[in-house]
Amino acid sequence: MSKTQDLTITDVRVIVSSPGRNFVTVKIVTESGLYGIGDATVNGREQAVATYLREHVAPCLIGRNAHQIEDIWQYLYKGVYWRKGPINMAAIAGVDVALWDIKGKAAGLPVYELLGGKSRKAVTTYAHATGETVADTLDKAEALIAQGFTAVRLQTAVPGLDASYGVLRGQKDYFEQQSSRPLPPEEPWSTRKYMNSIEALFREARARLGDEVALCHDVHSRLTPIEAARLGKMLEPYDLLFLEDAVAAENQDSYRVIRDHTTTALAIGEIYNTIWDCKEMIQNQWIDYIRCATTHAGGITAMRRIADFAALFHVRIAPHGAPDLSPACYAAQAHLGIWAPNFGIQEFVGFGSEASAEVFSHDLTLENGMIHVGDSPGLGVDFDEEAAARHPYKRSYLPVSRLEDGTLWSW
Ligand code: EZ4
Ligand code: CO
Repeated sequence: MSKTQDLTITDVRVIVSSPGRNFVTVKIVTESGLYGIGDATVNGREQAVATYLREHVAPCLIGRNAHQIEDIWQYLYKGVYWRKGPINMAAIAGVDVALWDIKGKAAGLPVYELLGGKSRKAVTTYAHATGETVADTLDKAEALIAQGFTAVRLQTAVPGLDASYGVLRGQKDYFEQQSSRPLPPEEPWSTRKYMNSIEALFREARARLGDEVALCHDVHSRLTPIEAARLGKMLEPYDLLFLEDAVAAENQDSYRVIRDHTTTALAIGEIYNTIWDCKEMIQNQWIDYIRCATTHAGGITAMRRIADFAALFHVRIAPHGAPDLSPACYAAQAHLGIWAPNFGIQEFVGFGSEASAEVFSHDLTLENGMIHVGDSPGLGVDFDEEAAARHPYKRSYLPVSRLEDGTLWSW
């Protein structure tokens, strides 16, 4: 083998930086000089996955053939003995995505070609309209529709609650708001106040935005199954594309309860690490969209299996696309999305902050609410380590929510 083809892994670099948001980036370097980039960010627990990668994963990779993506995935998944878990699976994802990037570069082909080629011309996305009031939220939705988005997620602050998850209090943007929380902020929650106010948002939305636009809503797992069933029934007249994370689902059959009562489409998956977390709800057809992220569910190798399994049961993929996923994840998901026969929609909150653009480059472009995937070999992403060093890690947490009497609630 000539040196230019030698894909023996010589270095596994793990860089934690904060270009707008904290990101854990994996850079795998091979003997040939070809390298790949992957995302292993676990929001609020970044240093845990970075240490895990450096101390426990990187030493096992040196000397392996980067072409053997499947064997390396199995080796890391089964070889750990403990299996699954958010830190472990994000680490595997970071490695896996970097290896697909290398394989694409070695083949001179974009990763979607290795997956089976394009099934569509571009990846449809949904954007976020989030406001303090219904009018504010719908102003933002109108602006997004004017930009060409055909699907929008609507979230509005709950009247009578001081702060609500996902709502941009003080009009700070996501990056500013979510990257500067040295301790977990606490937010109040009242299911009664939420249930009493949410229908008005969608009633007004259909009146103002019309019937053509697709609408989504994220409950952030704050309801019980029977409450979610009632919410689904309440929102049926407004024809949602899906209701997201209505209930936390350590019990997968919680979704049977919701399904039995409503025709509102259901989506879940952003915190899942493996197919096992959603196997029953998919095979029982209790959900319509599976929202696993490439970074959190074991990379392209695992997401391809999740997509193929879901396709057997009329479930489409709608990958998580929040700001705490790096451009290496967006790129991986764009390549998956343009290939997957059962692609549904991609969550999209922009390609990142100005600081992120200093550190990451990519060849994705947005046009009329759709992501167009470039034809660079691999994933088309690059990472500038010197620029990253100018944006050091800042500890930052996700919020927790409490009921008005102080009881810790889920979010
Ligand atoms: O709470 O990305 O659909 N998107 C979301 C996000 C998640 C964060 C968690 O890190 O629910 O805002
Ligand atoms: Co969500």
